[in-house]
Amino acid sequence: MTPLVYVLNGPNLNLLGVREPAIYGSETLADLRARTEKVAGAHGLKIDFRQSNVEGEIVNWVQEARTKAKGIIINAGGYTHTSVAILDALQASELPVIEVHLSNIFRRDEFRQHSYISLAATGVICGLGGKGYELAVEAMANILGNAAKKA
Ligand code: CA2
Repeated sequence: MTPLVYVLNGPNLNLLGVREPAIYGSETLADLRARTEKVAGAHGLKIDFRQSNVEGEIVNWVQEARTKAKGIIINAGGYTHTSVAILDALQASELPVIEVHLSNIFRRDEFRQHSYISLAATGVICGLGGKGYELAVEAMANILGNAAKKA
């Protein structure tokens, strides 16, 4: 069966392509989804791509992923810098997690330079725009492929 990977997007990422193109680029979330699904197909993965502005909904999705998915790619948006609840859910999932950010959070405000999510992440990709989502899928395919070889 094709391994399923959840790609979870946090608050305000539904505004991509509409505002702040200088920071986040001109691609919409639908564009990112299409790119992500294309690369996933090429690597033998299936994607479940979601966005929510609600912290608890993201927590529920991470809990759901524990039984339904083989890995999680997450751009938690502003919750990256505040959410112990999402961190706890990611740690409880025991799944490989790749954290993605469109912008380079280390070149921005000081409060963006700390991520709770990173404590649960196998790897972090930031500052590469939409390409980061493609690279995250590639990294996840690599992690899952290696895991399959060891099993
Ligand atoms: O760089 C990223 O991907 C972020 O996760 C994006 C979050 C931000 O809070 C993080 O520090 C870094 C914000 C997403 C908001 O996206 C918008 C898109 C268009 C217009 C306004 C906000």
